[in-house]
Amino acid sequence: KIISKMAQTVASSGGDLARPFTVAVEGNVGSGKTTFLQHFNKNQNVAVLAEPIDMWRNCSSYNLLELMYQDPKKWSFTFQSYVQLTMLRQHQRKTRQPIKLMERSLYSARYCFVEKLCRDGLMAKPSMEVIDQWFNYVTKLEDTQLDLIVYLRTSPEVAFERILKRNRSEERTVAFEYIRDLHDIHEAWLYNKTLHKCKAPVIVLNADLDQSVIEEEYMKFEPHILNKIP
Ligand code: DCP
Repeated sequence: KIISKMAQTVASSGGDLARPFTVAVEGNVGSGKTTFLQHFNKNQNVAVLAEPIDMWRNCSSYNLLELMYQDPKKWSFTFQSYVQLTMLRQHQRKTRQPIKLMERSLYSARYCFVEKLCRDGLMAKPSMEVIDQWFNYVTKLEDTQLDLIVYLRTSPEVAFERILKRNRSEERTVAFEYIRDLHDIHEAWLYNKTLHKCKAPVIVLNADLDQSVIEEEYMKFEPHILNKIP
């Protein structure tokens, strides 16, 4: 009786308790994820979840993003642990809308940024082990599964130019080589699929295009998201 009552509750909530069709928007720093997300902001079927960067800049008044860039050896574990927590919260956030569009995910945090820190010897092996054990645990949960990944593919030169142009204070020390390496890691993960297994299907957009014409590129791929086609 209790189970049938629960089933009725789920049905009458319009499937509210089920996970929405979940799309992660991925791509290098400066690839235009924010602009892509804004395009879907006005659609009432889509819950747009921007990256929790404001929280990373203000964790009880500590700017963890800045600390990480200033002294990665000392702070990258602290920063990436907090990224993992805030990302998990985004994955678990309940939405009214049937489609959830997330800026980044637990997966790019681990497969791209932690990967890069590890390759550069900036995150110690024991710290990496702790991140990984958390990662392996939380990515088994139903809430953290993805149905689709949108890869905003840029050349590293274009991404770097955009970073210089927007002039975010924490990123003033970012070098081109860092963006080039992050590009290579994104490519290996989402384009060539040689790094980590990627369970969700990936659609690839040309994100080098200028803002004046990129809307057309968005429109080409919009049906995948709005019609929930993986
Ligand atoms: N970052 C990081 N580790 C993570 C996630 C992000 O070090 N796990 C850093 C890289 C950037 C900043 O946080 O300095 C924000 O990066 P994103 O690429 O996630 O966001 P952008 O605002 O650069 O995206 P876009 O320019 O595509 O809109």
